[in-house]
Amino acid sequence: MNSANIEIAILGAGAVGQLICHQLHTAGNPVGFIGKTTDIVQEQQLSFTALMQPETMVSPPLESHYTVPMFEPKQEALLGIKLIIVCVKAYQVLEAITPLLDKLSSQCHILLLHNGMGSHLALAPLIGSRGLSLGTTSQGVLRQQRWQIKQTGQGLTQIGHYCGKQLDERYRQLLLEAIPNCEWVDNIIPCLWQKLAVNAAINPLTAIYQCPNGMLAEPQFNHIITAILDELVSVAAQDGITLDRKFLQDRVYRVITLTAENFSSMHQDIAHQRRTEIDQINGYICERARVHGLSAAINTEMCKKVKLLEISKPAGQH
Ligand code: KPL
Repeated sequence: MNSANIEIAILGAGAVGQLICHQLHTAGNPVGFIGKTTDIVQEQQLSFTALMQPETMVSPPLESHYTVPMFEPKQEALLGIKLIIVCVKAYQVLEAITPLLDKLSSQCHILLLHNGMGSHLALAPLIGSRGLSLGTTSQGVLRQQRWQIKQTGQGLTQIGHYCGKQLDERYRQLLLEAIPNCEWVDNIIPCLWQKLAVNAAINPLTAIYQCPNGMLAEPQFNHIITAILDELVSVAAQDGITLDRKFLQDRVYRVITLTAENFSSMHQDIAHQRRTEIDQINGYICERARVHGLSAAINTEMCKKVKLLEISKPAGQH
């Protein structure tokens, strides 16, 4: 398979990008990655290992090895892409997709799939007559090596239309069939706020207290989790999104229990001295609060503390 036949491309070959690629490929859909100018290779070996959740544990774990094409960002084949799934970090979306916009056809639909919120607001005015859909996934996946991922948990994926042309029915069906536990929702924004609530409560606290997700079940964290969610619910309400406070709290604690042993992505980013998604998670709540003249003191405090951690050197490196 070469890139000329490919109609679906993934931008961002991190853990989620590789997982979605695997799921589309396994369902029989030709799919490729769009490479960075600096790491162009015609074909990349994508090695995938799937470990199912305990209740459906299979032994030995399912393991697949195959090659998928890598598009050069300049190449004409980009014109043939009908659906581009953007799986880079939220803060990389604009930088990653803007240089491609004049090379992608006006029929190419864009789907953003990342943690956090905000990139859709910046991207929407730039996409011309194309359509934009947004998605959120709670599938658990870890990147073990550059081209090797391990599925650590199954989870819900929700996708919905945001603006411009609707995604063609054929691609919509294909996503629903390829991604397990995937649903198309009429109104995606409330779903993104719900996922934002989970990340806003868990991610900064696990980074600040350097703990696994499960430790947040301890009563000492109850007050701060409640405060983070209270602010989020008030800000979302001003944005026209009604969220069920109790449902959110239950969802956060369910994730804490289900992922008790895991270290959140923000914890891992800090541990590896990488930039975090704090601006797109708690920072998004603060930004929307500012727009509506509200205070978001606890979320602001989360941002400040995580930003301090981003710039501080790990113990022993002074
Ligand atoms: O999405 C996550 C993350 O780590 O970013 C959660 C749900 C908190 C699981 O760790």
